[in-house]
Amino acid sequence: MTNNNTNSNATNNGINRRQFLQSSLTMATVTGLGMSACTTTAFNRPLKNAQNTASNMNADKVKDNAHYPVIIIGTGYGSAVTALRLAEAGIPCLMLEMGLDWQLAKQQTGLKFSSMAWAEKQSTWLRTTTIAPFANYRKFKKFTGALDRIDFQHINVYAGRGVGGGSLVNGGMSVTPRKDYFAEIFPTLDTDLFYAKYFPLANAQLGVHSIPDDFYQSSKYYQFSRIGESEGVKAGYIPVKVPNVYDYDYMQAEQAGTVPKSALKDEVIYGNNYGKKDLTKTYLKQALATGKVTIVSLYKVEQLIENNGNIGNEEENYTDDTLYSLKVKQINTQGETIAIKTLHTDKLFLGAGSLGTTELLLKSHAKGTLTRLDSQVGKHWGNNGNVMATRSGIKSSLGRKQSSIPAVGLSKWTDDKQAIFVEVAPFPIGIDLRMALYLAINRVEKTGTIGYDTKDDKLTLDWDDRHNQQMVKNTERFLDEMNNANGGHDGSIFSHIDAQGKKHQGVNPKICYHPLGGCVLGKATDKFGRLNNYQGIYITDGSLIPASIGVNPYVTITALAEYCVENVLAEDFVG
Ligand code: FAE
Repeated sequence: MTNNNTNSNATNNGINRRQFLQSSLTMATVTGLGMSACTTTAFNRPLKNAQNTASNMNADKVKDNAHYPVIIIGTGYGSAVTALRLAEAGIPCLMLEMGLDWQLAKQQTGLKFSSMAWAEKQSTWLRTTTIAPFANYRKFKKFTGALDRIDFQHINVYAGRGVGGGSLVNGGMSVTPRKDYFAEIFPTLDTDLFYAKYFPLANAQLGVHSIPDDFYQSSKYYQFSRIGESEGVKAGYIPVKVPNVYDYDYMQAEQAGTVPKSALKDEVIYGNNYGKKDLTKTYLKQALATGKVTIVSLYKVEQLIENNGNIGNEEENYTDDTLYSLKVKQINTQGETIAIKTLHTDKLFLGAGSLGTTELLLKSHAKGTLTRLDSQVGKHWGNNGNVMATRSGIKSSLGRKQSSIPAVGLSKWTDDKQAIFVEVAPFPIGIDLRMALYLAINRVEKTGTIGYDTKDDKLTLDWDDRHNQQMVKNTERFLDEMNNANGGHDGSIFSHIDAQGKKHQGVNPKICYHPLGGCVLGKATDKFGRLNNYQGIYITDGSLIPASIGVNPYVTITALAEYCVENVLAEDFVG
């Protein structure tokens, strides 16, 4: 039977299914130490050569037309959980990540994450300026940097790129949702079981802990938080300490000047060089230590193909019942294509994030290679009610020096009509502008729908001011209450003009840090994340959550992935 998915011959360029199965254990053991542990002559090579070293190493690892028993797309929260739990069960996995392996790049070339104030090319995914929510004045050459933004007409969605996904760029805020809200969002799940088992497991695995009170109360780096907290109390909000995965012992050493600074030197949205326990220090580290997991970076999955049993190799006279093939693009650090490869698998775990996973499915459907896709895919998308907000003219000094890791939130979530949870965010620019920054999290009253435009070959998102309306209103009420109780006024760095042309000073609903939904648990999938109509395709990431979870989402994503993978392992990997 002719292989209709690739023009490469397996025997020339790679290994076929049988060879793979024979050698998978050995290969996984050899490569399982991960990219970061490979010895390389490129060690300490100057940064300008980084693109060649990283991609050349990958080129030898993944062979065109090779078969892998399990492929995991992405290396964020959903994928990291999947890799660890499968590997612990003895199952070798290949993880494909479109971004850089930052640990490897650091070893090879000395490449470090960029600070916020002096952003360099490694800050940003394949653009020539930064794309932060404000102050984008730095210019540089295109590079596969850590922070990406996917722009739609009415909303800009941020995402982390690289081995570790969003954990590289996020603020480490690790919040377990309110039990009543979790039950409302997931009415069919066993809430008690989640709060007894999966949330504690996720928190323990991620290394979540609270800021020591004496440090919080005394550090000049948290003055902005303490002021925010007391202003919030005056305005009738309940202050909530927000747990984190940042190592507070390390942060205290930063303050004492005994270690290199990270959180106390404005590092966060472009990555932290020290202190933060991102996924490469927790789940992924453990997964690699099993020797069963291979991570390859700078590999972008472009398309998924259902095979209906017609894969094979005529010359070797065998037919292969491989369920799925993946068209994969290997890139260099300027985003240029180095190679297009086709890989085959029977078990495919999608953890490319809410937009990434949904795009892959919808695009493949639009191109006719996933014909049975359920119409639920793309639905129930939301921004977790994200609205950024700012106040100026704060009466008390917020401090010249501010930690980049937030520590406190202000809650009125039990307000039936205008539920809101607001994080007191830092503005760590080294001068005290008496300006407060907030990230509000609201309910999502009207969800959006992701689609795929075949003509322009791009993702579409049905999301506009009708979706934002209530969350903008809630956030404006928050600003009014804070200003009325404490003085100050709506800040000037954010403003929003609505569909009626009305200006809303101090708020910006276009900035989305928490994309959720598109492939919702129990709607586009069964109760364990198996994609409807497709045996062997599993969803593990933020796309499982319908639009909103009421707090920062990654603890929930991790807990859901633990739950799904545990059950899928028990039922689909028997023997
Ligand atoms: P994610 O972590 O996004 O991982 C997806 C991975 O897949 C990425 O590494 C992608 O590069 C990769 N990928 C995508 N498409 C492809 C493809 N086609 N081929 C190969 N690889 C691909 O997914 N959440 C919190 O709970 N607390 C916070 O403090 C917080 N702060 C944030 C700050 C910022 C600036 C941002 C952007 C987000 C923040 N978030 C925070 C959100 C959080 O990081 C996000 O919900 C999770 O990372 C989503 O996890 P997933 O597993 O869904």
